[in-house]
Amino acid sequence: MYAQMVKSTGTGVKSLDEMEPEERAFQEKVDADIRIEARDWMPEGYRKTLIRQIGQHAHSEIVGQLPEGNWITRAPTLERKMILLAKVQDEAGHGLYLYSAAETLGVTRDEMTEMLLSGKMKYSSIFNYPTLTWADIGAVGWLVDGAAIMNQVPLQRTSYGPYSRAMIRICKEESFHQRQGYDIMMKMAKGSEAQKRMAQDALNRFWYPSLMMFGPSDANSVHSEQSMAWKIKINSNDELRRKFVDQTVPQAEYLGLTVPDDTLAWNEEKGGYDFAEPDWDEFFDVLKGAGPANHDRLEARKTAWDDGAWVRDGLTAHAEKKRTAKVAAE
Ligand code: BYC
Repeated sequence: MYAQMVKSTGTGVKSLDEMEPEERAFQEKVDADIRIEARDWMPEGYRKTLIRQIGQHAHSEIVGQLPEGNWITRAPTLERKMILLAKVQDEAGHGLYLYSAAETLGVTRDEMTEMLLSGKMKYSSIFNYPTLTWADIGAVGWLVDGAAIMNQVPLQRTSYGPYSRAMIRICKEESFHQRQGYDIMMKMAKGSEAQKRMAQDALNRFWYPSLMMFGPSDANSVHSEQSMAWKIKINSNDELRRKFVDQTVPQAEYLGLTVPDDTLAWNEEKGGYDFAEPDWDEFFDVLKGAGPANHDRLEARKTAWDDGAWVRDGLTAHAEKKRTAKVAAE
């Protein structure tokens, strides 16, 4: 049922005058920055869009553990290993908050997982790129978590209460994630020539995929207009991408690394950088499943889902046993 819903959003935005009284009252609440809660009336499209976006976000947190988990056994020191373990565990927690927030909209976690595994729901394109070296773990923390924070800080003010509250907790932890990544990059960039080369190579490979995390350009973003009217999204994809570039370029300069963009230049008039767009054909190919790690990521999720079947069955059987015992005792 939800697979159908996920595909059907992204229509034109109605004005207040075109709305029925119930919908108008809803929109006025949103406009006044009053949070919408699970039991409040909401348009069906609002609910579908939230399930799509929060579900995709939850899947991203869980799939996002894979490229980093890949390095836990190979972290260069005990301290780095402990930090990386804590970070990967945080991502699992973020996934749980977000699945719970989505469940308040009437979809179960099992349904969302099945939609992920069947390809009906997405996760962030960034996790279809492999982490080949230890410097990639630095680049992921610095750039990927940096992009995630840029996107997620405004989402703390998103109109749906459970999503907004989940984002407040998540953002507290994301800042630590970004700093640990930058700290790895500092060590590498100020280290030996070989380490510096690794850091530069990681920046080269992760720069454009990080810019893609904000979604297609505003002109090609099907959902932005309606999502922004509902304050599910607070900023447009291009706005956030620009803010990210403006924030990150000085950080790269401080590291003594070069952003892999020959066109990058400070534009005094607009008070921001001019920069090259990512290769959007590559982005859409990755979304269609043709990225370097799509297959592995989905296989890993499928294996985890199948391997966990006995736990889910056991918990359901236990709950049923308790329920029947309770009924018998009454
Ligand atoms: N990857 O109309 P648009 C993280 C899809 S990771 C894949 O602009 P929307 C983290 C989009 O779904 C970050 N798909 O869409 C975890 C739509 O397709 P459908 C996760 C993408 O939703 C661990 C189509 O393209 N964060 O936090 O208005 C370690 C058209 O796009 C992507 C979130 O999910 C993409 N990059 O805007 C470290 C934040 N971009 O669904 C970090 C919450 C677009 O119609 N999500 N698509 O088939 C959002 O803010 C928005 O959903 C997006 C996209 C800005 C991502």
